[in-house]
Amino acid sequence: PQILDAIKQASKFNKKLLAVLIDPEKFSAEKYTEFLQNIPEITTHIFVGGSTATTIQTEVCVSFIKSKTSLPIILFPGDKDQITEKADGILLLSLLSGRNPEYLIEQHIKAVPKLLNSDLEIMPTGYLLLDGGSKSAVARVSKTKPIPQEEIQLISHTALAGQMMGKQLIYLEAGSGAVFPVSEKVIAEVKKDLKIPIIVGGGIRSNKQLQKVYNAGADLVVIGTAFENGEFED
Ligand code: 1GP
Repeated sequence: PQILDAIKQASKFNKKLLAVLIDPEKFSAEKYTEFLQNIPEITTHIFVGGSTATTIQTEVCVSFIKSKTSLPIILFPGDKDQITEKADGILLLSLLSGRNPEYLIEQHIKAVPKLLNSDLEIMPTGYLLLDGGSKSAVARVSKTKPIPQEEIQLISHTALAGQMMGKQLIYLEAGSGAVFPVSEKVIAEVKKDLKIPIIVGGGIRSNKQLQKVYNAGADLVVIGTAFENGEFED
């Protein structure tokens, strides 16, 4: 498991990672040629996924990115339709903050025919949707409620339960375009007892915020909207 091992190694040696998230629904070759040339030098991964993209949209998007960069391309799928062999790996997300069986186990069963003989590196990931101050697409599509960020113990215990069940990564998500990102307090508390790497995303728009999130304990940060709109503050 090359990609996961590299993330674990980075976490162990406190080397911070950055993923640029591309939503296949918003993708166009014209727009993204320049985009990919201008992604920050510190970028280590490309994530591809959205709440409602189709298989074709995802395939076109991944093939294009592959022709432009050698960074690992990791699927961050909203559902089983967003799985394509053309990527290098997949975050197999279980929405542990929610109580909708569709996103805890059903989608995963439906994904088996695609994943069974695939070369994609599968990374079991506990996915926690936290309240980021605006109604997120994840909440709408999954019909689940985000956990309020004040509920620190619930968040931390949910992440630890994920680790105990064998997840290899924990993703703290404030929702794409969140008004406020996952707080440093939440990240630090989750980090305390967790032994697996932490991914943090949602609403990070500046280098200052990025550094805060890293310092609080995030191993890999995901940024979509701010890069997509060219609004990231250096
Ligand atoms: C969303 O965590 C990611 O799933 C990234 O969010 O688009 O707000 O950067 P942004």
